[in-house]
Amino acid sequence: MQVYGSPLSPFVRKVYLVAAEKGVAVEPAPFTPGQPSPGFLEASPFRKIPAIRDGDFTLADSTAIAAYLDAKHPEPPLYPAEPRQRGKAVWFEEVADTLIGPAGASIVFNRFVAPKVLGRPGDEEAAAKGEAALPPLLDWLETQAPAQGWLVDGCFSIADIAMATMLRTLLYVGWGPDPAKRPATAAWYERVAARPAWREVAAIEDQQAARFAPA
Ligand SMILES: N[C@@H](CCC(=O)N[C@@H](CS)C(=O)NCC(=O)O)C(=O)O
Repeated sequence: MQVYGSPLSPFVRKVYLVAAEKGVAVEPAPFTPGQPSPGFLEASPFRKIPAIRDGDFTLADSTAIAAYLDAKHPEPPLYPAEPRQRGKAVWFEEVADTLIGPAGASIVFNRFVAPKVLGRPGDEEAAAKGEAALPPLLDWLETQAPAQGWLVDGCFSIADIAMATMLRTLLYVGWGPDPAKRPATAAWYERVAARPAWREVAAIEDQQAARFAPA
């Protein structure tokens, strides 16, 4: 399966993680930010990453792709079958993607992507707004992080992947899980980050991130 976009993006990373958990081989699709190829536009008409090309099938959006992969490769299941667990897992994914993601994105874009990747100054006011939005969300997550195991009734699921990918992105701007401030979240995050699939994807990402490290 080909994936458009770098796993430095939390949404692309989500797709890489789902694929890795399921043992689905991923290769990067040819993709240059700002220069959309016809192949990319076919897969992602609204120009967002991630998108995939799987044989003659294309699809955009991390949530749609995760659902597709879970249906195509049912083992291990990442969307629980039990109704309440399924509902909760999708809800965690939604909170990660639509609340924590955007708050983090305004920090990450303006303090990391703009200065380090695009070589231009970020919008500090927008970054500060993101910083103001994050603490209540992270405090809530601290109440949800279990002492052991995973977010939804002890079953590893899309909830853990979707939340943890957002937290990994926050690490780039000093907002990663802090054991002193939110110990349950930090311990749960470490459990996610110890999984073989996570380590596999982190190794790919670390190689790409090295390009932006200070010389
Ligand atoms: N809901 C989408 C969000 C994807 C998204 O926002 N991707 C960002 C990168 S992290 C993007 O493509 N931004 C470029 C743009 O909006 O043009 C998903 O889950 O895939």
